[in-house]
Amino acid sequence: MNNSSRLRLALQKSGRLSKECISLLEKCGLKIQAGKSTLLYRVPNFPLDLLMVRDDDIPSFVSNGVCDAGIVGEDVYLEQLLTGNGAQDLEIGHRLGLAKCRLCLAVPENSDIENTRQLNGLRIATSFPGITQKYMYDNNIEVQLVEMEGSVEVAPQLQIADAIADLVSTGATLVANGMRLLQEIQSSEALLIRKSRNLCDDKLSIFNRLLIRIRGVLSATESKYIMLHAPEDSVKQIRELLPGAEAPTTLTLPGMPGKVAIHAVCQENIFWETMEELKKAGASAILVLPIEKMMV
Ligand code: PRT
Ligand code: ZN
Repeated sequence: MNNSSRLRLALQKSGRLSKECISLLEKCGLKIQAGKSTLLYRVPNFPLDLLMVRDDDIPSFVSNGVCDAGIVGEDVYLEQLLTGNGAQDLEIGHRLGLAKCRLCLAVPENSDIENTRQLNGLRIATSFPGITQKYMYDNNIEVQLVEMEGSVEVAPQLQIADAIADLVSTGATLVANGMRLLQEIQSSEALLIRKSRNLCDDKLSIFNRLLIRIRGVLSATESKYIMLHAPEDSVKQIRELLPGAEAPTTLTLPGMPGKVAIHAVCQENIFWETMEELKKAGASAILVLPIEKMMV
């Protein structure tokens, strides 16, 4: 058990999750200068220690109390939950929207298979037997699973499987290996996890402080600050065009009768199409700015 008054967070040491997680924590104001061989890093300006490990160990480290919380891919979390292998008594503190990917069924490009029902009786290679089996069970399809640690995409070429269930991000790996996507079975993003109801008051308060910063960074990333000038009689129309803006501020413009300035935080991205619509509605001097931090 780790009983100090600092929160211990498990992170992937190196891999697809690690860079994005470190960058998120840095945006939360944490100074992180962990070297490549660092196992336990003490954050100097926040009561947080980082344990750098393989992603597969993160759920069990949190579950058995070696760490208080961790960041892990939803794919690994669900797999371990379904196979009873590490992810017990955990809860999701926040969905981080990072390292997004999808666990997908794929077949060789030249295969006759067009739908998942046609997989009945066939062999499927995967590193995610728990999630894949659940999908098959839920859809009443009987398959033979071939478990592989990596390089799943070459299994059909090696003739050890007829199809695969593997993580897909851009889809380039599937194409490079002559495979075609058949069906997504699970989407995945990085999750901040912690043990259910197990943190002492001190650690809970550190966890909540960290969570407030993380939420602030994530919502700032998704949000934009927009400023524009508008004719007074189009204010209603222009406000309706602003995506996800709750309470835009309207200001009078000295020396510009009949015109006002509108400032708003938009919770969604602002595309060029929206800017064109705003202009058509009479808006001018439209400025869209990124937001660095936000606390609501
Ligand atoms: O060493 P360690 O065990 O810590 O790392 P690892 O090798 O097991 O994991 P790593 O770093 O590869 O992935 C960590 C997490 O990143 C995963 O659990 C996912 O949640 C997430 N993630 C996001 C991905 C991908 N995108 C991804 N594209 N994990 C793996 N891939 C692989 C996929 O398996 C396939 O080989 O990338 C290839 C496909 O990519 P595209 O872009 O060609 O489709
Ligand atoms: Zn791993």
